[in-house]
Amino acid sequence: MTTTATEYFPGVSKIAYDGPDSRNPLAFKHYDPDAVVAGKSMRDHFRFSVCYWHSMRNAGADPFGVGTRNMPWETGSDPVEVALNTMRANFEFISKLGVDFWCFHDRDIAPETPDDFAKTNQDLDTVVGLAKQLQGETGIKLLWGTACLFVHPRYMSGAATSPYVDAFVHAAAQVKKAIEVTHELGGEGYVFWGGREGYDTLLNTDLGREFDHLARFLHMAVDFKKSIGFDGQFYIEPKPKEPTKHQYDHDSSACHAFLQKYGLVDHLKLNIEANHATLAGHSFHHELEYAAANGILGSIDANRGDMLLGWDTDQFPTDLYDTTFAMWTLLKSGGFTTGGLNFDAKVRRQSVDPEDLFHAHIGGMDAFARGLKVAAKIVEDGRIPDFIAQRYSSWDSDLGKRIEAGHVGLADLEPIAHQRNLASVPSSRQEMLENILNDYIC
Ligand code: XLS
Ligand code: CA
Ligand code: CA
Repeated sequence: MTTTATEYFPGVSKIAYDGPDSRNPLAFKHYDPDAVVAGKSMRDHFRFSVCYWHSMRNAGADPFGVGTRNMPWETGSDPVEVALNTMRANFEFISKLGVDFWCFHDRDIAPETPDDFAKTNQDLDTVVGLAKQLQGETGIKLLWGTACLFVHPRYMSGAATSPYVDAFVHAAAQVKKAIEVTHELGGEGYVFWGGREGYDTLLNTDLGREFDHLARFLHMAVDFKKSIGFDGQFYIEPKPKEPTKHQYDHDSSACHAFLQKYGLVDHLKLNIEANHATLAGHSFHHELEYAAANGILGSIDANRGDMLLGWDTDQFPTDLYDTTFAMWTLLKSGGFTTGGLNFDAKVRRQSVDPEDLFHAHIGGMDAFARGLKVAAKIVEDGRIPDFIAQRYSSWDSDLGKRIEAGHVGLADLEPIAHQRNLASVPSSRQEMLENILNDYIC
Protein backbone atom coordinates (compact mmCIF):
# COMPACT_ATOMS: atom_id res chain seq x y z
CA MET A 1 0.00 0.00 0.00
CA THR A 2 1.52 3.30 -1.07
CA THR A 3 1.03 6.48 0.88
CA THR A 4 0.67 9.80 -0.86
CA ALA A 5 0.75 13.42 0.19
CA THR A 6 -1.66 14.43 -2.58
CA GLU A 7 -4.15 17.05 -1.42
CA TYR A 8 -7.51 16.65 -3.15
CA PHE A 9 -9.14 19.84 -1.84
CA PRO A 10 -6.14 22.22 -1.98
CA GLY A 11 -8.11 25.46 -1.99
CA VAL A 12 -10.00 24.67 1.20
CA SER A 13 -8.75 24.74 4.77
CA LYS A 14 -10.53 23.57 7.91
CA ILE A 15 -14.07 24.98 7.94
CA ALA A 16 -14.54 27.29 10.93
CA TYR A 17 -17.54 28.71 12.73
CA ASP A 18 -17.70 32.41 11.77
CA GLY A 19 -21.10 33.34 13.20
CA PRO A 20 -24.38 34.44 11.61
CA ASP A 21 -23.03 37.70 10.14
CA SER A 22 -20.22 36.07 8.16
CA ARG A 23 -20.23 36.38 4.38
CA ASN A 24 -17.61 33.65 3.98
CA PRO A 25 -19.28 30.85 1.98
CA LEU A 26 -16.75 28.36 3.33
CA ALA A 27 -17.62 28.96 6.98
CA PHE A 28 -20.37 27.84 9.32
CA LYS A 29 -22.85 30.56 10.23
CA HIS A 30 -24.85 28.52 12.75
CA TYR A 31 -23.11 25.19 13.36
CA ASP A 32 -20.71 25.76 16.23
CA PRO A 33 -19.65 22.24 17.24
CA ASP A 34 -18.86 23.02 20.86
CA ALA A 35 -21.75 25.41 21.53
CA VAL A 36 -24.14 23.94 24.07
CA VAL A 37 -27.84 23.96 23.17
CA ALA A 38 -30.46 22.24 25.35
CA GLY A 39 -27.77 20.80 27.61
CA LYS A 40 -25.56 19.21 24.96
CA SER A 41 -22.96 20.33 22.43
CA MET A 42 -24.13 20.67 18.85
CA ARG A 43 -21.58 18.06 17.85
CA ASP A 44 -23.19 15.53 20.20
CA HIS A 45 -26.74 16.40 19.21
CA PHE A 46 -26.15 15.80 15.52
CA ARG A 47 -23.39 13.20 15.22
CA PHE A 48 -23.06 14.31 11.57
CA SER A 49 -21.86 11.79 9.04
CA VAL A 50 -20.66 12.02 5.42
CA CYS A 51 -21.85 9.29 3.06
CA TYR A 52 -19.21 7.83 0.80
CA TRP A 53 -21.45 6.83 -2.10
CA HIS A 54 -22.76 10.27 -3.01
CA SER A 55 -19.81 12.36 -1.85
CA MET A 56 -16.85 10.40 -3.15
CA ARG A 57 -18.26 8.10 -5.86
CA ASN A 58 -21.35 9.52 -7.55
CA ALA A 59 -20.18 11.46 -10.63
CA GLY A 60 -23.65 12.82 -11.34
CA ALA A 61 -24.79 10.58 -14.21
CA ASP A 62 -28.53 10.59 -14.85
CA PRO A 63 -30.67 8.53 -17.29
CA PHE A 64 -29.90 11.09 -20.02
CA GLY A 65 -26.25 11.88 -19.49
CA VAL A 66 -22.90 10.81 -18.16
CA GLY A 67 -21.24 11.98 -14.95
CA THR A 68 -20.11 15.59 -14.84
CA ARG A 69 -18.26 16.02 -11.56
CA ASN A 70 -14.59 16.78 -11.40
CA MET A 71 -13.28 14.10 -8.97
CA PRO A 72 -9.48 14.36 -8.86
CA TRP A 73 -9.20 11.42 -6.46
CA GLU A 74 -10.33 9.00 -9.18
CA THR A 75 -6.79 8.51 -10.42
CA GLY A 76 -4.59 5.46 -10.54
CA SER A 77 -3.67 2.63 -12.82
CA ASP A 78 -5.82 -0.07 -11.24
CA PRO A 79 -9.19 -0.13 -9.48
CA VAL A 80 -7.72 -0.83 -6.05
CA GLU A 81 -5.33 2.11 -6.36
CA VAL A 82 -8.24 4.35 -7.34
CA ALA A 83 -10.20 3.02 -4.35
CA LEU A 84 -7.30 3.81 -2.00
CA ASN A 85 -6.93 7.34 -3.37
CA THR A 86 -10.66 7.86 -3.03
CA MET A 87 -10.50 6.75 0.61
CA ARG A 88 -7.69 9.25 1.25
CA ALA A 89 -9.76 12.02 -0.32
CA ASN A 90 -12.72 10.98 1.85
CA PHE A 91 -10.77 11.44 5.07
CA GLU A 92 -9.25 14.73 3.86
CA PHE A 93 -12.74 16.03 3.06
CA ILE A 94 -14.29 14.94 6.35
CA SER A 95 -11.35 16.28 8.39
CA LYS A 96 -11.59 19.69 6.72
CA LEU A 97 -15.36 19.74 7.18
CA GLY A 98 -14.99 18.85 10.87
CA VAL A 99 -17.48 15.98 10.88
CA ASP A 100 -17.03 13.02 13.23
CA PHE A 101 -18.50 10.11 11.24
CA TRP A 102 -18.73 8.47 7.83
CA CYS A 103 -20.85 5.70 6.24
CA PHE A 104 -20.25 3.32 3.30
CA HIS A 105 -21.54 0.46 1.16
CA ASP A 106 -19.03 -2.37 0.65
CA ARG A 107 -19.01 -1.86 -3.14
CA ASP A 108 -18.50 1.94 -2.86
CA ILE A 109 -15.21 1.63 -1.14
CA ALA A 110 -13.68 -1.29 -3.07
CA PRO A 111 -14.17 -2.70 -6.58
CA GLU A 112 -16.06 -5.89 -7.31
CA THR A 113 -14.07 -8.28 -9.52
CA PRO A 114 -16.46 -10.14 -11.84
CA ASP A 115 -16.81 -13.84 -11.02
CA ASP A 116 -14.20 -13.68 -8.25
CA PHE A 117 -15.79 -13.27 -4.84
CA ALA A 118 -12.56 -14.15 -3.02
CA LYS A 119 -10.58 -11.42 -4.84
CA THR A 120 -13.43 -8.96 -4.22
CA ASN A 121 -13.26 -9.69 -0.47
CA GLN A 122 -9.46 -9.46 -0.50
CA ASP A 123 -9.61 -6.00 -2.15
CA LEU A 124 -12.24 -4.92 0.35
CA ASP A 125 -9.89 -5.92 3.17
CA THR A 126 -7.08 -3.86 1.59
CA VAL A 127 -9.21 -0.72 1.45
CA VAL A 128 -10.63 -1.35 4.93
CA GLY A 129 -7.04 -1.56 6.19
CA LEU A 130 -6.37 1.97 4.89
CA ALA A 131 -9.71 3.23 6.25
CA LYS A 132 -8.82 1.87 9.68
CA GLN A 133 -5.44 3.58 9.57
CA LEU A 134 -7.01 6.90 8.50
CA GLN A 135 -9.70 6.59 11.19
CA GLY A 136 -6.90 6.22 13.73
CA GLU A 137 -4.99 9.24 12.38
CA THR A 138 -8.02 11.55 12.18
CA GLY A 139 -10.29 10.35 15.00
CA ILE A 140 -13.15 10.06 12.49
CA LYS A 141 -15.46 7.12 13.28
CA LEU A 142 -17.77 4.86 11.32
CA LEU A 143 -21.47 5.56 11.96
CA TRP A 144 -22.60 2.54 9.95
CA GLY A 145 -21.68 0.20 7.16
CA THR A 146 -23.90 -1.61 4.70
CA ALA A 147 -23.82 -3.95 1.72
CA CYS A 148 -24.77 -3.02 -1.83
CA LEU A 149 -27.35 -5.66 -2.75
CA PHE A 150 -28.91 -3.80 -5.65
CA VAL A 151 -26.35 -2.94 -8.39
CA HIS A 152 -25.19 -6.36 -9.64
CA PRO A 153 -27.52 -8.18 -12.10
CA ARG A 154 -27.64 -11.21 -9.76
CA TYR A 155 -29.82 -9.05 -7.51
CA MET A 156 -32.18 -7.77 -10.21
CA SER A 157 -35.05 -9.84 -8.74
CA GLY A 158 -34.10 -9.08 -5.14
CA ALA A 159 -31.46 -10.33 -2.71
CA ALA A 160 -33.00 -11.68 0.51
CA THR A 161 -36.36 -11.77 -1.31
CA SER A 162 -35.13 -13.18 -4.60
CA PRO A 163 -37.13 -16.09 -6.06
CA TYR A 164 -33.72 -17.74 -6.64
CA VAL A 165 -32.07 -19.33 -3.63
CA ASP A 166 -28.54 -18.72 -4.96
CA ALA A 167 -29.13 -14.96 -4.96
CA PHE A 168 -30.14 -15.24 -1.27
CA VAL A 169 -26.99 -17.30 -0.61
CA HIS A 170 -24.70 -14.78 -2.33
CA ALA A 171 -26.35 -11.89 -0.49
CA ALA A 172 -25.91 -13.74 2.82
CA ALA A 173 -22.19 -14.18 2.19
CA GLN A 174 -21.83 -10.56 1.13
CA VAL A 175 -23.65 -9.28 4.22
CA LYS A 176 -21.55 -11.54 6.47
CA LYS A 177 -18.41 -9.92 5.06
CA ALA A 178 -19.88 -6.40 5.26
CA ILE A 179 -20.77 -6.93 8.94
CA GLU A 180 -17.25 -8.24 9.58
CA VAL A 181 -15.57 -5.18 8.06
CA THR A 182 -18.01 -2.84 9.82
CA HIS A 183 -17.00 -4.55 13.08
CA GLU A 184 -13.32 -4.26 12.12
CA LEU A 185 -13.77 -0.50 11.67
CA GLY A 186 -15.54 -0.13 15.04
CA GLY A 187 -18.83 0.78 13.32
CA GLU A 188 -21.59 1.99 15.64
CA GLY A 189 -24.26 0.45 13.44
CA TYR A 190 -25.16 -1.49 10.33
CA VAL A 191 -27.98 -0.63 7.88
CA PHE A 192 -30.26 -2.89 5.86
CA TRP A 193 -31.86 -1.01 3.00
CA GLY A 194 -33.94 -3.27 0.79
CA GLY A 195 -32.85 -1.83 -2.54
CA ARG A 196 -34.60 -4.48 -4.60
CA GLU A 197 -36.57 -6.19 -1.84
CA GLY A 198 -39.97 -5.67 -3.41
CA TYR A 199 -41.67 -6.34 -6.71
CA ASP A 200 -42.69 -4.84 -10.03
CA THR A 201 -45.70 -7.11 -10.63
CA LEU A 202 -47.61 -9.65 -8.55
CA LEU A 203 -48.04 -11.71 -11.73
CA ASN A 204 -44.62 -13.26 -10.99
CA THR A 205 -44.28 -12.76 -7.23
CA ASP A 206 -45.08 -14.81 -4.10
CA LEU A 207 -45.31 -11.87 -1.71
CA GLY A 208 -45.87 -13.88 1.49
CA ARG A 209 -42.89 -16.14 0.84
CA GLU A 210 -40.65 -13.16 0.08
CA PHE A 211 -41.53 -11.50 3.40
CA ASP A 212 -40.71 -14.79 5.21
CA HIS A 213 -37.35 -14.94 3.44
CA LEU A 214 -36.48 -11.35 4.33
CA ALA A 215 -37.18 -12.10 7.98
CA ARG A 216 -35.09 -15.28 7.86
CA PHE A 217 -32.22 -13.31 6.34
CA LEU A 218 -32.36 -10.70 9.09
CA HIS A 219 -32.51 -13.37 11.81
CA MET A 220 -29.37 -14.94 10.31
CA ALA A 221 -27.68 -11.53 10.42
CA VAL A 222 -28.69 -11.05 14.08
CA ASP A 223 -27.29 -14.49 14.96
CA PHE A 224 -24.07 -13.78 13.08
CA LYS A 225 -23.63 -10.39 14.72
CA LYS A 226 -23.87 -12.03 18.15
CA SER A 227 -21.46 -14.81 17.15
CA ILE A 228 -18.67 -12.34 16.36
CA GLY A 229 -19.38 -10.00 19.28
CA PHE A 230 -20.44 -7.06 17.09
CA ASP A 231 -22.55 -4.86 19.35
CA GLY A 232 -23.36 -2.10 16.83
CA GLN A 233 -27.02 -1.30 16.28
CA PHE A 234 -28.84 -2.87 13.32
CA TYR A 235 -31.19 -0.58 11.37
CA ILE A 236 -33.74 -1.14 8.65
CA GLU A 237 -34.27 1.82 6.29
CA PRO A 238 -37.81 2.38 4.99
CA LYS A 239 -38.39 3.37 1.37
CA PRO A 240 -41.66 2.85 -0.51
CA LYS A 241 -40.46 2.52 -4.10
CA GLU A 242 -37.47 3.01 -6.42
CA PRO A 243 -35.89 0.93 -7.72
CA THR A 244 -38.82 -1.53 -7.43
CA LYS A 245 -42.39 -0.40 -7.89
CA HIS A 246 -43.40 -1.54 -4.41
CA GLN A 247 -40.78 -2.09 -1.71
CA TYR A 248 -41.52 -4.21 1.35
CA ASP A 249 -39.89 -1.78 3.79
CA HIS A 250 -42.42 0.84 2.66
CA ASP A 251 -42.46 3.27 5.60
CA SER A 252 -41.93 3.35 9.36
CA SER A 253 -45.21 1.70 10.23
CA ALA A 254 -44.83 -1.05 7.61
CA CYS A 255 -41.31 -1.78 8.92
CA HIS A 256 -42.61 -1.76 12.48
CA ALA A 257 -45.34 -4.28 11.66
CA PHE A 258 -42.81 -6.48 9.85
CA LEU A 259 -40.30 -6.36 12.72
CA GLN A 260 -43.02 -7.20 15.25
CA LYS A 261 -44.53 -10.06 13.24
CA TYR A 262 -41.19 -11.77 12.80
CA GLY A 263 -39.77 -11.24 16.32
CA LEU A 264 -37.13 -8.75 15.16
CA VAL A 265 -38.28 -5.59 16.90
CA ASP A 266 -35.72 -5.92 19.71
CA HIS A 267 -32.89 -6.27 17.18
CA LEU A 268 -33.46 -3.52 14.61
CA LYS A 269 -34.29 0.14 14.84
CA LEU A 270 -35.13 2.42 11.92
CA ASN A 271 -32.85 4.58 9.82
CA ILE A 272 -35.29 7.22 8.60
CA GLU A 273 -34.52 9.13 5.41
CA ALA A 274 -36.27 12.44 4.72
CA ASN A 275 -36.68 11.88 0.98
CA HIS A 276 -38.03 8.35 1.51
CA ALA A 277 -40.65 9.74 3.90
CA THR A 278 -41.97 12.12 1.26
CA LEU A 279 -41.91 9.39 -1.42
CA ALA A 280 -44.18 7.40 0.92
CA GLY A 281 -46.59 10.34 1.13
CA HIS A 282 -45.53 11.30 4.64
CA SER A 283 -43.66 14.24 6.06
CA PHE A 284 -40.15 13.59 7.41
CA HIS A 285 -41.54 14.70 10.78
CA HIS A 286 -44.31 12.09 10.67
CA GLU A 287 -41.86 9.25 10.04
CA LEU A 288 -39.58 10.38 12.86
CA GLU A 289 -42.44 10.92 15.28
CA TYR A 290 -43.93 7.49 14.50
CA ALA A 291 -40.56 5.81 15.09
CA ALA A 292 -39.91 7.79 18.30
CA ALA A 293 -43.41 7.03 19.64
CA ASN A 294 -42.74 3.33 19.16
CA GLY A 295 -39.20 3.27 20.54
CA ILE A 296 -37.56 2.42 17.19
CA LEU A 297 -36.00 5.71 16.12
CA GLY A 298 -32.35 4.86 15.54
CA SER A 299 -30.65 7.04 12.96
CA ILE A 300 -31.38 9.56 10.21
CA ASP A 301 -30.42 9.94 6.57
CA ALA A 302 -30.62 13.70 6.19
CA ASN A 303 -31.64 15.03 2.80
CA ARG A 304 -34.73 16.32 1.05
CA GLY A 305 -36.72 15.63 -2.09
CA ASP A 306 -38.34 18.02 -4.51
CA MET A 307 -42.11 18.20 -4.18
CA LEU A 308 -42.44 18.74 -7.95
CA LEU A 309 -40.48 15.59 -8.81
CA GLY A 310 -41.62 12.07 -8.03
CA TRP A 311 -38.27 10.41 -7.46
CA ASP A 312 -35.51 10.19 -4.89
CA THR A 313 -33.56 13.38 -5.61
CA ASP A 314 -31.38 13.13 -2.45
CA GLN A 315 -30.80 16.88 -2.18
CA PHE A 316 -29.01 18.48 0.73
CA PRO A 317 -31.37 19.65 3.47
CA THR A 318 -32.16 23.37 3.49
CA ASP A 319 -35.75 23.52 4.74
CA LEU A 320 -35.77 25.03 8.23
CA TYR A 321 -39.23 23.64 9.04
CA ASP A 322 -37.99 20.13 8.28
CA THR A 323 -34.85 20.51 10.39
CA THR A 324 -36.80 22.15 13.22
CA PHE A 325 -39.37 19.37 13.36
CA ALA A 326 -36.68 16.69 13.18
CA MET A 327 -34.71 18.24 16.02
CA TRP A 328 -37.87 18.75 18.11
CA THR A 329 -38.66 15.03 17.83
CA LEU A 330 -35.05 14.21 18.70
CA LEU A 331 -35.04 16.54 21.72
CA LYS A 332 -38.29 15.02 22.99
CA SER A 333 -37.07 11.48 22.53
CA GLY A 334 -33.69 11.99 24.22
CA GLY A 335 -31.55 12.24 21.06
CA PHE A 336 -29.25 9.80 19.32
CA THR A 337 -27.42 7.00 21.09
CA THR A 338 -25.77 4.91 18.35
CA GLY A 339 -27.31 6.84 15.44
CA GLY A 340 -26.56 10.17 13.84
CA LEU A 341 -27.41 12.52 10.98
CA ASN A 342 -25.91 11.02 7.85
CA PHE A 343 -25.99 13.27 4.78
CA ASP A 344 -27.36 10.77 2.28
CA ALA A 345 -27.38 13.59 -0.27
CA LYS A 346 -25.67 14.49 -3.50
CA VAL A 347 -24.71 17.74 -5.15
CA ARG A 348 -26.68 18.62 -8.30
CA ARG A 349 -25.30 17.53 -11.67
CA GLN A 350 -24.27 21.07 -12.52
CA SER A 351 -22.31 21.49 -9.26
CA VAL A 352 -19.12 20.04 -10.67
CA ASP A 353 -16.30 21.31 -8.45
CA PRO A 354 -14.86 19.50 -5.42
CA GLU A 355 -15.56 22.73 -3.51
CA ASP A 356 -19.31 22.23 -4.07
CA LEU A 357 -19.18 19.29 -1.66
CA PHE A 358 -18.22 21.75 1.07
CA HIS A 359 -20.98 24.23 0.23
CA ALA A 360 -23.52 21.40 0.25
CA HIS A 361 -22.50 20.00 3.63
CA ILE A 362 -22.00 23.42 5.25
CA GLY A 363 -25.54 24.34 4.18
CA GLY A 364 -26.99 21.11 5.55
CA MET A 365 -25.14 21.42 8.86
CA ASP A 366 -26.17 25.06 9.26
CA ALA A 367 -29.78 24.19 8.43
CA PHE A 368 -29.78 21.56 11.20
CA ALA A 369 -28.04 23.94 13.62
CA ARG A 370 -30.79 26.51 13.04
CA GLY A 371 -33.42 23.80 13.38
CA LEU A 372 -31.91 22.74 16.71
CA LYS A 373 -31.98 26.32 18.01
CA VAL A 374 -35.64 26.71 17.03
CA ALA A 375 -36.54 23.30 18.48
CA ALA A 376 -34.82 24.28 21.75
CA LYS A 377 -36.95 27.45 21.79
CA ILE A 378 -40.11 25.39 21.31
CA VAL A 379 -39.18 23.31 24.33
CA GLU A 380 -37.90 26.17 26.53
CA ASP A 381 -40.68 28.64 25.81
CA GLY A 382 -43.20 25.87 26.37
CA ARG A 383 -46.23 27.40 24.70
CA ILE A 384 -46.58 24.67 22.08
CA PRO A 385 -45.86 21.68 24.39
CA ASP A 386 -48.15 23.24 27.04
CA PHE A 387 -50.89 23.62 24.45
CA ILE A 388 -50.58 19.93 23.55
CA ALA A 389 -50.62 18.90 27.23
CA GLN A 390 -53.66 21.07 27.87
CA ARG A 391 -55.43 19.68 24.80
CA TYR A 392 -55.19 16.17 26.26
CA SER A 393 -55.81 17.18 29.90
CA SER A 394 -59.27 15.59 30.06
CA TRP A 395 -57.44 12.27 29.80
CA ASP A 396 -55.76 13.10 33.13
CA SER A 397 -59.16 13.09 34.85
CA ASP A 398 -60.28 10.07 36.84
CA LEU A 399 -62.43 8.91 33.90
CA GLY A 400 -59.63 9.38 31.35
CA LYS A 401 -57.20 7.44 33.51
CA ARG A 402 -59.63 4.59 34.00
CA ILE A 403 -60.20 4.30 30.24
CA GLU A 404 -56.47 4.38 29.51
CA ALA A 405 -55.86 1.70 32.14
CA GLY A 406 -58.46 -0.57 30.54
CA HIS A 407 -60.73 -0.55 33.61
CA VAL A 408 -63.96 0.35 31.83
CA GLY A 409 -65.89 -1.00 28.84
CA LEU A 410 -68.41 0.36 26.36
CA ALA A 411 -71.34 -0.42 28.66
CA ASP A 412 -69.73 1.55 31.54
CA LEU A 413 -69.33 4.60 29.27
CA GLU A 414 -72.87 4.63 27.89
CA PRO A 415 -74.57 6.23 30.98
CA ILE A 416 -71.74 8.80 31.22
CA ALA A 417 -72.25 9.79 27.58
CA HIS A 418 -75.98 10.24 28.23
CA GLN A 419 -75.29 12.34 31.30
CA ARG A 420 -72.61 14.59 29.70
CA ASN A 421 -74.30 14.81 26.29
CA LEU A 422 -71.24 16.34 24.57
CA ALA A 423 -72.09 18.73 21.72
CA SER A 424 -68.69 20.22 20.76
CA VAL A 425 -64.95 20.21 21.49
CA PRO A 426 -62.54 23.21 21.72
CA SER A 427 -60.67 24.80 18.81
CA SER A 428 -57.40 23.11 17.90
CA ARG A 429 -55.80 26.55 17.24
CA GLN A 430 -53.62 25.35 14.34
CA GLU A 431 -53.05 28.84 12.93
CA MET A 432 -52.11 30.29 16.33
CA LEU A 433 -49.56 27.50 16.79
CA GLU A 434 -48.13 28.03 13.30
CA ASN A 435 -47.71 31.73 14.11
CA ILE A 436 -45.82 30.92 17.30
CA LEU A 437 -43.52 28.60 15.37
CA ASN A 438 -42.83 31.28 12.75
CA ASP A 439 -41.95 33.72 15.52
CA TYR A 440 -39.29 31.30 16.76
CA ILE A 441 -37.92 30.71 13.24
CA CYS A 442 -37.60 34.39 12.49
C1 XLS B 1 -31.17 4.59 -1.32
C2 XLS B 1 -30.79 4.48 0.07
C3 XLS B 1 -29.42 3.90 0.35
C4 XLS B 1 -29.29 3.46 1.78
C5 XLS B 1 -28.11 2.61 2.06
O1 XLS B 1 -32.17 5.20 -1.67
O2 XLS B 1 -30.94 5.74 0.66
O3 XLS B 1 -28.41 4.77 -0.01
O4 XLS B 1 -29.24 4.57 2.66
O5 XLS B 1 -28.10 1.47 1.28
CA1 CA C 1 -30.55 6.37 2.70
CA1 CA D 1 -32.58 8.41 -1.02
